[in-house]
Amino acid sequence: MYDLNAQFGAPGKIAFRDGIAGHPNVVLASKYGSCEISLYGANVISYRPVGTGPVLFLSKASRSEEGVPIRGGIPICWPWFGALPGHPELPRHGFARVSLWTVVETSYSGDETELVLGLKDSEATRKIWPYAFELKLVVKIGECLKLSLTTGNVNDKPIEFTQGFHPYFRIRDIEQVELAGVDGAKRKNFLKDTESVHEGMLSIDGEMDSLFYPPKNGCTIHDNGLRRKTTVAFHGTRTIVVWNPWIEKAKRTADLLDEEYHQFLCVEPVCSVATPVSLPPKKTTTFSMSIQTLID
Ligand code: TA6
Repeated sequence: MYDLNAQFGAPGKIAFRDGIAGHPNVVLASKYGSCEISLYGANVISYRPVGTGPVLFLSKASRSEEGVPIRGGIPICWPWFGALPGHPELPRHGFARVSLWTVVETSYSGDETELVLGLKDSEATRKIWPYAFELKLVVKIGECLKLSLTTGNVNDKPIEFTQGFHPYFRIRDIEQVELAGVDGAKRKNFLKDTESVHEGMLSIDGEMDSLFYPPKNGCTIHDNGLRRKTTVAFHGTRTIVVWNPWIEKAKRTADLLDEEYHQFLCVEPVCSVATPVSLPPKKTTTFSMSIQTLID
Protein backbone atom coordinates (compact mmCIF):
# COMPACT_ATOMS: atom_id res chain seq x y z
CA MET A 1 0.00 0.00 0.00
CA TYR A 2 2.85 2.33 0.85
CA ASP A 3 4.33 1.86 -2.62
CA LEU A 4 1.02 2.72 -4.34
CA ASN A 5 0.60 5.85 -2.24
CA ALA A 6 4.23 6.79 -2.82
CA GLN A 7 3.98 6.24 -6.58
CA PHE A 8 0.41 7.33 -7.37
CA GLY A 9 -0.98 9.06 -4.25
CA ALA A 10 -1.53 12.79 -3.71
CA PRO A 11 -2.47 14.11 -0.24
CA GLY A 12 -6.13 15.16 -0.11
CA LYS A 13 -6.72 14.01 -3.70
CA ILE A 14 -5.67 10.38 -4.23
CA ALA A 15 -5.15 7.76 -1.53
CA PHE A 16 -4.88 3.98 -1.47
CA ARG A 17 -6.16 1.86 1.39
CA ASP A 18 -7.03 -1.73 2.22
CA GLY A 19 -10.01 -2.76 0.15
CA ILE A 20 -12.18 -5.56 -1.19
CA ALA A 21 -11.07 -9.20 -1.54
CA GLY A 22 -7.72 -8.31 0.06
CA HIS A 23 -6.80 -5.81 -2.67
CA PRO A 24 -6.40 -2.03 -2.46
CA ASN A 25 -9.15 0.54 -2.95
CA VAL A 26 -8.39 4.01 -4.28
CA VAL A 27 -10.13 7.11 -2.92
CA LEU A 28 -10.37 10.05 -5.34
CA ALA A 29 -11.39 13.53 -4.13
CA SER A 30 -12.12 16.81 -5.88
CA LYS A 31 -13.76 20.00 -4.66
CA TYR A 32 -17.07 18.57 -5.90
CA GLY A 33 -16.98 15.30 -3.92
CA SER A 34 -15.25 11.93 -3.61
CA CYS A 35 -15.46 8.38 -4.88
CA GLU A 36 -13.81 5.05 -4.07
CA ILE A 37 -12.72 2.39 -6.53
CA SER A 38 -11.81 -1.23 -5.80
CA LEU A 39 -8.85 -2.46 -7.85
CA TYR A 40 -10.68 -5.78 -7.65
CA GLY A 41 -13.04 -5.50 -10.58
CA ALA A 42 -12.24 -1.78 -11.16
CA ASN A 43 -15.57 -1.20 -9.43
CA VAL A 44 -16.53 2.32 -8.35
CA ILE A 45 -18.02 1.18 -5.05
CA SER A 46 -18.99 4.62 -3.80
CA TYR A 47 -19.61 8.15 -5.08
CA ARG A 48 -20.55 11.06 -2.85
CA PRO A 49 -20.90 14.53 -4.37
CA VAL A 50 -20.67 17.42 -1.90
CA GLY A 51 -24.16 18.17 -0.58
CA THR A 52 -25.81 14.83 -1.36
CA GLY A 53 -25.71 11.39 0.26
CA PRO A 54 -24.18 8.29 -1.36
CA VAL A 55 -25.20 7.99 -5.01
CA LEU A 56 -24.32 4.31 -5.36
CA PHE A 57 -25.62 1.25 -3.51
CA LEU A 58 -23.46 -1.52 -2.07
CA SER A 59 -25.20 -4.53 -0.57
CA LYS A 60 -24.51 -5.27 3.08
CA ALA A 61 -24.32 -8.90 1.99
CA SER A 62 -21.74 -8.32 -0.77
CA ARG A 63 -18.98 -10.90 -0.42
CA SER A 64 -15.40 -9.67 -0.36
CA GLU A 65 -13.96 -12.76 -2.05
CA GLU A 66 -11.81 -13.42 -5.10
CA GLY A 67 -13.90 -14.78 -7.93
CA VAL A 68 -17.15 -13.37 -6.52
CA PRO A 69 -18.45 -10.12 -8.09
CA ILE A 70 -19.08 -7.13 -5.85
CA ARG A 71 -22.84 -6.69 -5.36
CA GLY A 72 -23.22 -3.00 -6.02
CA GLY A 73 -21.19 0.01 -7.09
CA ILE A 74 -20.54 0.03 -10.85
CA PRO A 75 -19.56 -3.46 -12.07
CA ILE A 76 -17.74 -3.50 -15.43
CA CYS A 77 -19.37 -6.10 -17.69
CA TRP A 78 -16.81 -7.20 -20.29
CA PRO A 79 -16.16 -9.01 -22.70
CA TRP A 80 -19.79 -10.02 -22.52
CA PHE A 81 -22.93 -8.59 -20.91
CA GLY A 82 -25.33 -11.09 -19.35
CA ALA A 83 -24.73 -14.73 -20.32
CA LEU A 84 -22.26 -15.58 -23.12
CA PRO A 85 -24.41 -17.32 -25.74
CA GLY A 86 -23.59 -21.03 -25.91
CA HIS A 87 -21.52 -20.92 -22.71
CA PRO A 88 -23.82 -21.31 -19.70
CA GLU A 89 -20.80 -22.57 -17.73
CA LEU A 90 -19.09 -19.17 -17.88
CA PRO A 91 -19.78 -16.38 -15.33
CA ARG A 92 -22.44 -13.84 -16.24
CA HIS A 93 -21.17 -10.43 -17.32
CA GLY A 94 -17.68 -11.64 -18.23
CA PHE A 95 -14.48 -11.69 -16.18
CA ALA A 96 -13.44 -8.00 -15.96
CA ARG A 97 -15.52 -7.48 -12.80
CA VAL A 98 -13.74 -10.36 -11.00
CA SER A 99 -10.22 -9.50 -12.18
CA LEU A 100 -7.49 -7.53 -10.41
CA TRP A 101 -6.78 -4.35 -12.37
CA THR A 102 -3.50 -2.42 -12.23
CA VAL A 103 -2.93 1.28 -11.66
CA VAL A 104 -1.66 2.90 -14.86
CA GLU A 105 -1.60 6.52 -13.73
CA THR A 106 -3.26 9.14 -11.56
CA SER A 107 -3.58 12.89 -12.05
CA TYR A 108 -5.48 15.90 -10.73
CA SER A 109 -6.17 19.49 -11.65
CA GLY A 110 -8.04 22.24 -9.83
CA ASP A 111 -11.39 20.76 -10.80
CA GLU A 112 -10.94 17.06 -11.54
CA THR A 113 -9.12 14.04 -10.15
CA GLU A 114 -8.45 11.08 -12.42
CA LEU A 115 -7.47 7.44 -12.13
CA VAL A 116 -6.49 5.17 -15.03
CA LEU A 117 -6.71 1.41 -14.48
CA GLY A 118 -5.60 -1.32 -16.89
CA LEU A 119 -6.36 -4.98 -17.51
CA LYS A 120 -4.62 -7.25 -20.03
CA ASP A 121 -5.19 -10.84 -21.07
CA SER A 122 -3.62 -13.60 -19.01
CA GLU A 123 -3.36 -17.36 -19.17
CA ALA A 124 -6.54 -17.51 -17.05
CA THR A 125 -8.53 -15.17 -19.32
CA ARG A 126 -7.29 -16.81 -22.49
CA LYS A 127 -8.59 -20.15 -21.22
CA ILE A 128 -12.13 -18.80 -21.23
CA TRP A 129 -11.83 -16.12 -23.93
CA PRO A 130 -9.02 -16.98 -26.38
CA TYR A 131 -7.97 -13.46 -27.35
CA ALA A 132 -5.32 -10.94 -26.33
CA PHE A 133 -6.69 -7.56 -25.24
CA GLU A 134 -5.81 -4.33 -23.47
CA LEU A 135 -8.54 -2.69 -21.39
CA LYS A 136 -8.28 0.78 -19.95
CA LEU A 137 -10.77 2.32 -17.51
CA VAL A 138 -10.55 6.05 -16.81
CA VAL A 139 -12.45 7.26 -13.72
CA LYS A 140 -12.72 11.02 -13.42
CA ILE A 141 -14.41 12.91 -10.56
CA GLY A 142 -15.32 16.56 -11.03
CA GLU A 143 -18.75 18.17 -11.34
CA CYS A 144 -19.90 14.70 -12.33
CA LEU A 145 -18.46 11.19 -12.23
CA LYS A 146 -17.16 10.01 -15.61
CA LEU A 147 -16.16 6.48 -16.61
CA SER A 148 -14.71 5.56 -19.98
CA LEU A 149 -13.78 2.04 -20.97
CA THR A 150 -11.40 1.60 -23.90
CA THR A 151 -10.87 -1.80 -25.51
CA GLY A 152 -7.67 -2.35 -27.50
CA ASN A 153 -7.52 -5.19 -30.01
CA VAL A 154 -3.86 -6.21 -29.98
CA ASN A 155 -4.53 -9.27 -32.13
CA ASP A 156 -4.00 -9.54 -35.88
CA LYS A 157 -7.66 -10.48 -36.36
CA PRO A 158 -10.97 -8.85 -35.33
CA ILE A 159 -12.45 -9.52 -31.90
CA GLU A 160 -16.15 -9.47 -31.01
CA PHE A 161 -17.47 -8.55 -27.56
CA THR A 162 -20.37 -6.95 -25.71
CA GLN A 163 -19.99 -4.70 -22.69
CA GLY A 164 -21.84 -2.60 -20.15
CA PHE A 165 -21.58 -0.46 -17.07
CA HIS A 166 -23.87 -1.94 -14.40
CA PRO A 167 -24.37 0.87 -11.85
CA TYR A 168 -26.49 0.29 -8.73
CA PHE A 169 -28.04 3.70 -7.99
CA ARG A 170 -29.02 4.23 -4.37
CA ILE A 171 -32.63 5.40 -3.87
CA ARG A 172 -34.89 5.99 -0.89
CA ASP A 173 -37.45 3.45 -2.08
CA ILE A 174 -38.03 1.68 -5.39
CA GLU A 175 -41.71 2.65 -5.31
CA GLN A 176 -40.82 6.35 -5.11
CA VAL A 177 -38.67 6.67 -8.22
CA GLU A 178 -39.41 7.42 -11.87
CA LEU A 179 -37.07 7.16 -14.83
CA ALA A 180 -37.27 9.94 -17.41
CA GLY A 181 -35.76 9.64 -20.87
CA VAL A 182 -37.41 6.45 -22.13
CA ASP A 183 -40.55 8.10 -23.50
CA GLY A 184 -40.98 6.72 -27.02
CA ALA A 185 -38.20 4.19 -26.48
CA LYS A 186 -38.40 0.71 -27.98
CA ARG A 187 -38.40 -1.78 -25.10
CA LYS A 188 -37.44 -5.46 -24.98
CA ASN A 189 -38.77 -7.08 -21.82
CA PHE A 190 -36.40 -9.96 -20.98
CA LEU A 191 -38.81 -11.39 -18.39
CA LYS A 192 -41.80 -11.69 -20.74
CA ASP A 193 -39.80 -11.90 -23.99
CA THR A 194 -41.96 -9.14 -25.46
CA GLU A 195 -41.21 -5.95 -27.39
CA SER A 196 -43.11 -2.68 -27.10
CA VAL A 197 -42.69 1.11 -27.24
CA HIS A 198 -42.62 2.74 -23.84
CA GLU A 199 -44.60 5.90 -23.25
CA GLY A 200 -43.98 8.49 -20.55
CA MET A 201 -41.94 8.07 -17.37
CA LEU A 202 -40.98 4.57 -16.19
CA SER A 203 -41.96 3.53 -12.67
CA ILE A 204 -41.16 0.19 -11.04
CA ASP A 205 -43.91 -1.95 -9.49
CA GLY A 206 -42.39 -5.42 -9.85
CA GLU A 207 -39.31 -7.27 -11.12
CA MET A 208 -37.83 -5.25 -13.97
CA ASP A 209 -35.27 -6.50 -16.48
CA SER A 210 -35.67 -4.69 -19.81
CA LEU A 211 -33.55 -3.25 -22.60
CA PHE A 212 -34.55 0.23 -23.78
CA TYR A 213 -33.49 2.25 -26.82
CA PRO A 214 -33.80 5.83 -25.44
CA PRO A 215 -34.29 8.60 -28.04
CA LYS A 216 -31.43 10.58 -26.51
CA ASN A 217 -28.11 9.53 -24.99
CA GLY A 218 -29.19 10.12 -21.44
CA CYS A 219 -31.89 9.44 -18.86
CA THR A 220 -32.68 10.70 -15.36
CA ILE A 221 -33.73 8.91 -12.19
CA HIS A 222 -36.10 11.13 -10.20
CA ASP A 223 -35.95 9.99 -6.57
CA ASN A 224 -39.00 11.56 -4.94
CA GLY A 225 -38.02 9.98 -1.61
CA LEU A 226 -34.58 11.59 -1.42
CA ARG A 227 -35.75 14.62 -3.46
CA ARG A 228 -32.84 14.34 -5.87
CA LYS A 229 -32.28 13.40 -9.49
CA THR A 230 -29.43 11.45 -11.02
CA THR A 231 -28.72 11.93 -14.72
CA VAL A 232 -26.93 9.14 -16.57
CA ALA A 233 -25.42 10.17 -19.90
CA PHE A 234 -23.80 7.61 -22.18
CA HIS A 235 -21.66 7.71 -25.30
CA GLY A 236 -20.75 4.88 -27.64
CA THR A 237 -24.13 3.24 -27.18
CA ARG A 238 -27.82 4.08 -27.35
CA THR A 239 -29.18 1.22 -25.26
CA ILE A 240 -29.71 0.77 -21.54
CA VAL A 241 -30.87 -2.10 -19.34
CA VAL A 242 -33.09 -1.23 -16.38
CA TRP A 243 -33.07 -3.82 -13.60
CA ASN A 244 -34.53 -4.34 -10.18
CA PRO A 245 -34.91 -7.88 -8.77
CA TRP A 246 -37.99 -7.08 -6.66
CA ILE A 247 -39.11 -9.44 -3.89
CA GLU A 248 -38.65 -13.02 -5.09
CA LYS A 249 -35.43 -12.59 -7.07
CA ALA A 250 -33.95 -10.60 -4.16
CA LYS A 251 -34.71 -13.55 -1.87
CA ARG A 252 -32.96 -15.87 -4.35
CA THR A 253 -29.89 -13.63 -4.55
CA ALA A 254 -27.39 -14.81 -1.92
CA ASP A 255 -25.39 -11.56 -1.76
CA LEU A 256 -28.43 -9.31 -1.40
CA LEU A 257 -30.52 -8.87 1.76
CA ASP A 258 -34.20 -9.61 1.16
CA GLU A 259 -35.33 -5.99 1.65
CA GLU A 260 -32.43 -4.32 -0.17
CA TYR A 261 -34.31 -4.32 -3.47
CA HIS A 262 -36.08 -1.23 -2.12
CA GLN A 263 -32.81 0.70 -2.06
CA PHE A 264 -31.43 0.53 -5.58
CA LEU A 265 -32.25 0.77 -9.26
CA CYS A 266 -29.80 -0.35 -11.95
CA VAL A 267 -29.74 1.80 -15.10
CA GLU A 268 -27.05 0.21 -17.24
CA PRO A 269 -25.60 1.64 -20.44
CA VAL A 270 -24.88 -1.48 -22.49
CA CYS A 271 -23.11 -1.80 -25.79
CA SER A 272 -24.36 -4.06 -28.50
CA VAL A 273 -26.13 -6.66 -26.43
CA ALA A 274 -28.04 -7.61 -29.58
CA THR A 275 -25.11 -7.43 -31.99
CA PRO A 276 -21.58 -7.63 -30.57
CA VAL A 277 -18.99 -4.93 -31.21
CA SER A 278 -16.56 -6.10 -33.92
CA LEU A 279 -13.19 -4.43 -33.40
CA PRO A 280 -10.65 -4.64 -36.23
CA PRO A 281 -7.04 -5.65 -35.49
CA LYS A 282 -4.86 -3.01 -33.74
CA LYS A 283 -7.85 -0.70 -33.27
CA THR A 284 -9.45 0.66 -30.09
CA THR A 285 -13.00 1.62 -29.16
CA THR A 286 -14.23 3.65 -26.18
CA PHE A 287 -17.58 3.48 -24.38
CA SER A 288 -18.37 6.03 -21.66
CA MET A 289 -20.89 7.10 -19.06
CA SER A 290 -21.25 10.14 -16.81
CA ILE A 291 -23.35 10.49 -13.66
CA GLN A 292 -24.53 13.68 -12.02
CA THR A 293 -26.76 13.92 -8.94
CA LEU A 294 -28.54 17.16 -8.08
CA ILE A 295 -31.25 18.24 -5.66
CA ASP A 296 -34.57 17.82 -7.48
O1 TA6 B 1 -29.12 -6.10 -14.86
C1 TA6 B 1 -29.28 -7.02 -15.87
C2 TA6 B 1 -28.87 -8.39 -15.37
O2 TA6 B 1 -28.38 -9.15 -16.44
C3 TA6 B 1 -30.07 -9.06 -14.71
O3 TA6 B 1 -30.61 -10.07 -15.55
C4 TA6 B 1 -29.50 -9.63 -13.41
O4 TA6 B 1 -28.95 -10.92 -13.64
C5 TA6 B 1 -28.43 -8.60 -13.10
O5 TA6 B 1 -27.83 -8.32 -14.38
C6 TA6 B 1 -27.42 -8.99 -12.04
O6 TA6 B 1 -26.56 -9.98 -12.56
P1 TA6 B 1 -25.46 -10.61 -11.55
O7 TA6 B 1 -24.73 -11.61 -12.37
O8 TA6 B 1 -24.59 -9.48 -11.10
O9 TA6 B 1 -26.25 -11.18 -10.42
